[in-house]
Formats: sequence, C-alpha cells, structure tokens
Amino acid sequence: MSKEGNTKISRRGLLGATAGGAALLGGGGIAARNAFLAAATGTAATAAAATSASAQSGTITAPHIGPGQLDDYYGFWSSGQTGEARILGIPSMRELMRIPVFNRCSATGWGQTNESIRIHQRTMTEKTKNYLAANGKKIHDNGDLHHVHMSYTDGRYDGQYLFMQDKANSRIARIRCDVMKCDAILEVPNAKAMHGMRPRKVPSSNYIFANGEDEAPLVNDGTTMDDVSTYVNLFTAVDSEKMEVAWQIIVSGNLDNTDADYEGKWAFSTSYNSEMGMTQPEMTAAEMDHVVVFNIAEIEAAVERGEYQELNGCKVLDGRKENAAARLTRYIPIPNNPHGCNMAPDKIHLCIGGKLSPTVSVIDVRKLDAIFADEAEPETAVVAQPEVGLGPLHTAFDGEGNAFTSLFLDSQVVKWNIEAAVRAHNGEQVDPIISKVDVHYQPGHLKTTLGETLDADGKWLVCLSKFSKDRFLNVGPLKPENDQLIDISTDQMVVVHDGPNFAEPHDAIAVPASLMTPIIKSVWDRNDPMWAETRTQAEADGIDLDGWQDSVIRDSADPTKVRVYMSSQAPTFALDQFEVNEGDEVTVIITNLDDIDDLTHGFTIGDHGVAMEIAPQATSSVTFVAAKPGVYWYYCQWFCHALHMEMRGRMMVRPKAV
Ligand code: CUK
Ligand code: CUA
Ligand code: CA
Repeated sequence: MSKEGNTKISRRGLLGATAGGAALLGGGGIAARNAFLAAATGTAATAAAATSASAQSGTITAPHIGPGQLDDYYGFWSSGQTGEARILGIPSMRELMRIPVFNRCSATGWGQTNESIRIHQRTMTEKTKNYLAANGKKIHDNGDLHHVHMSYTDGRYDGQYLFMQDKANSRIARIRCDVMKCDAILEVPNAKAMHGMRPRKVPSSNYIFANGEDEAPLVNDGTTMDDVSTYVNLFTAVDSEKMEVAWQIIVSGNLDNTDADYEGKWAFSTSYNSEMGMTQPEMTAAEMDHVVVFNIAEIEAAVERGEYQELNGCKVLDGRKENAAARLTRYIPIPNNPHGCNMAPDKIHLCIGGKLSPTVSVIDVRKLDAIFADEAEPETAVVAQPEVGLGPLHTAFDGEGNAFTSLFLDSQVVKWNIEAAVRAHNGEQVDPIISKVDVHYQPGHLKTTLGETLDADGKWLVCLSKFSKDRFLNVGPLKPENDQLIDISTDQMVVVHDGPNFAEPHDAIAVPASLMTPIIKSVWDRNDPMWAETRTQAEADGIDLDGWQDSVIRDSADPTKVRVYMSSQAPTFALDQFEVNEGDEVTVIITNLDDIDDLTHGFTIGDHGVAMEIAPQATSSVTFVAAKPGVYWYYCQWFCHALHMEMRGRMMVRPKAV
C-alpha cells in the first residue's frame, strides 16, 4: 500500500479494513474473493459516490461537438449480453449505429432474413442444429459479446474487419467494415465460452486468438461428465479469412483474457483457474495462477508435422504443462486470479491486471525466447509488479511509455509509468504512479485512442464503468452502465463526459475517422456476396434482381413454396398485393432500387412477426409460413418519403379448401 494516490485514503477506509486488507494479501483465498464480491455488489460504489464530489479535481473541459460537426474517431463498442456491436463517435460519445451480430434485431431483421440465417448456419455443428430444431429454432439469437477488435496490418489498424466473440454460445464473428454488417459467424467446436479474443497484430491478422473460459470434457457427450479430470480448456486460433478454426491448443487451467505481441511471435492468455476448480473456493485457492504464452512458430511447425489429433474437424494440440517438451507453451506464474492482458505499444511490455492482487505484473517479451529454450525460469519474465490500487483489471497505453489501469474496487483509473515500475522493481527509489482519477463506478475495460496499436496517440481514454448508480436520472432497478470519457493529454486525467449505455459494453476501440471514411460505403454494390445465394435462386426463377421485380413464383418441384419478388422504389413496392394459399411457405425477396444515400426501405407484414431492412441497392429476403387465412397489410417501416405511410400493400392468404 505504499503507492497511495492523494484522493484514496477516505475511500479505502469506507471500503473496510477487511475488504481492502484481504485483497491486498494477494493469496487471501476466500477472504479476497469475498472482498471482491462485497465491492461488486455495490458497497464500494456507494462509498465512492459519497466521496466523489470532493475527490474530483481538475477543470471540466468537455469537448463540444456541435450540431452537424463530426467526431475525430469511430469508437467500436461491444455490448456484452445484448449481443451486438455499436459505433459511437469519440469525443462526442454519441451513439451512431448498432450492428446486430449474435442478437435478433427487430429493426433490420438480422436473425430472421435468409441472408443473416445463412451466415449464422454456415459453420453450425450438427449438435447445435439438432438442439435448435428440437426447440423450434434455426439460430441462437442471443450472445455475450465482450470484445471487439479491428484487423491489423503491421501493428496498425487496417480498416478491413472487426472481430468479436460470443461467450454464451462459443462463437467468433466478423463484421465487414465497408458496409458495417456481420458477414461471418463461426461456431468454435471443442472450446467452451469464447471469452478473451484478439487478432494477431503482426504481420497481419491472419489469426484471431480466442480463449475458451469454461472447462469441459473434450468429447462432451455426457460419458465422462462426473470425472473432472477429463475436463480440458482450449486456446483457439481462427483463420480470419476463411473464418475456420486453424488450430487449437489444450492448456492447463482455464483462460480469461488474451493479447498478441508486436513481432508476431507470441500470444498470451491469463488464467484465473489454474486450480481447475469447479467452485469459487476452489478457483481462488492457489496463491498463484498464471499467464500462458503461446509460441506461434512452434505451433505452426507442430501442425505442419501432423502432431495433432483431429477432433470435430479441428487440429488439436497438447500444450499442457506436462507436455512442456513440445515447446508450444510456457506458464508464467502470476498472483491469484489475474484478469486483463494488454500488450504495450512499446513492443516490449505485457501488462497483466492482478484483480485479487493490487498489482500489475509486467512481462518483458524479450525474455521469452530464453524461457522457451529452458535457459531461464518462467518467472524471470516478470520485470515489474507495481502496486497500483485495488482490483486492477485492464490496462491501456498512451504511446509515451505510460499505462492506465482500471481499479475495479477503488473506482479509479491510475496512470503509471512502465519504465519507472521496472526501475522500482530493480530496487531504485522511484514511484511509478503518476496520478489517479475517480470514475463512476467500478470500471472494467478502459481504452485509449489507438492504444492497442503502434499509433497510440495519448489523447482520450474511455473508461467503461460497470455501475452508474447516482450519475443519471433513475430509470428503475436496472441501471445503465457509464462509459466515461477522460482527457489524458496531460498528466492530470480529467473526466469530461458521462455516457450512459445499455447492457453491457465490456470493451471498445477507437479508430481515426480519416482511416474509416474512405472505406465505408453509403450504398451497397448490387453484386454484393451478402445475397449471392438469393441471386442464384432468382436467376433459376428467371428474375433479374437488378431490374423491376413484381413476380409471384410457385416452386415447380414443391408447389407449397412461393417466392414473391418485389422491388422497392420510394414510395412504392412493385406489388401492391399478392396472393398465397394457407400453409404455403412464402419467401419475400425485396430489392431496393433506390440508389440515393440514406434511402433505406423496410418490409413488415402485420401480425406475422416479420420485418427487415433494405438499404439502398440491397436485396433482402425472409421466409415464413402463411398459416393464417385473411388479409394482411405489409408496409415500409423505414421512413423514406412524404408518402412513406402509403408505401404498403396486401398479402391475401386464401383459406384451404375444406
Ligand atoms: S472482460 Cu469484461 S471487464 Cu470479458 Cu474483457 Cu474485463
Ligand atoms: Cu419506403 Cu418508408
Ligand atoms: Ca485461481
């Protein structure tokens, strides 16, 4: 507790001696866990609230982005259990767009249109398909999306793709940045609960690294589920172009967060459950957990030599501690239950958030070759371990050698200097802590502008606070999160904006607007691959999807299947009515022939739970069974024209002859 910030004493007192003390012991086991949980349930948030007004220092100089003015950065946000990605402008913190990925979207029809269902089903396992069919579903329509990251070339964002994971259903997805739509979802076999996820940074993001957080039997068919010794955990590398599993590594312990270095040699994962415990006391029992280091070149060579077992179509290698001779992995001991895993843009230092320990463990990646060659012990890679405050989770960087760590229990962000921490570790009398600022409250991730790239610019920090408590008008027992904007252009960090946000952004990145604006389209290309299969069907039906379409086609092989081709042009649908029979499987295919920026139409059929977006020059289709005889109006639900209300028509469902 030697590195006290000037505003902390009173809050630590309020936290309670037991809570603070136990967490500080590092190896406090259950006591530390209980302290963490006590704070997480709100005790510390209340305490911080009581002192925040007096503790907050510095002048509030909120950036004003006026009406019509554009932001400097695109912020790409995760949304946790909402299952979507979001775009916010930085520094205004205005929400610009939501991109449905794992969730079902009422506005756009994502999760309902044939185009999106095909993306969902492309790699779906038979086991999942059977489960869904048994539950009357075609897709999982929820997700737990914690991490969004952009593709890199040579350590810099390249504007091509965004990648994200789904902890709930063990998936990795990709968004195409030119249209800001999801174009691939991979169900990852074998691994459970994809959590930490990062692209490789150098030379390019050919791999997406993803951590399985939950242990399970490798062949998870119920035969060995009572025998915990058969449980394993897997680290997965995804081929980002094909969106297929490249290889998987069985590890010792579980996996939490991950990152990659700036040489393309290593990937790293934190583990809070090196104990392989099934209960909380078991998971917090050990004094030390670890960081796993993955040796990419050795793994690729082992794959090349065929040293893997093939399981559910994946090449699975053994990187457990007992297989150290294979040199695929090394395990660096870290005080108990670490969380964040963040590589500094100095290309040297990896920062591991202590969570139950008040420290950040700093690993020097230049030490790793010797450790893999068994010339040095794994712990020699740890070159600093500054005490930064209580509950350190994640760390961000400014590109000038400074780090910013979120302190979950202290409800603060601490700025500290990496080199100073290394010198202090070597016995020099130097305090690496530069400053602390109160945030509101209980921060998880925090992100600096470009801080995960070689272009880190040290301008802004976004702190994703898990609790908003008293910061906004009360909206009921369920409160928003609070994404705070902090000016980090000087040593004195200043909170300049509160940003309420819905459940529950874990992570965000900031990308310069100047990189993205030339890449992002305003109008679709007519031959976009998104509806390639729909186009193939149209050609088979003799329909030109690029021209005026007003045809109802009954399938010659299966006459209960009807395809309705209907173009749209403001303010009309090409068909103002169509007729089908009760029980028909109806597919409505709509092409928006408008090619004007911002002229999106929609298609909703009353009383059928059917709705979708059709942006300029796009084709979208939806399939449903016309099970209810009668007249049903369909209409455009995207306000498009003075006669938008009149943009409608009738579906007549003719009753079955009895
Ligand atoms: S985890 Cu959420 S605060 Cu899923 Cu990146 Cu640390
Ligand atoms: Cu078309 Cu509203
Ligand atoms: Ca542990």
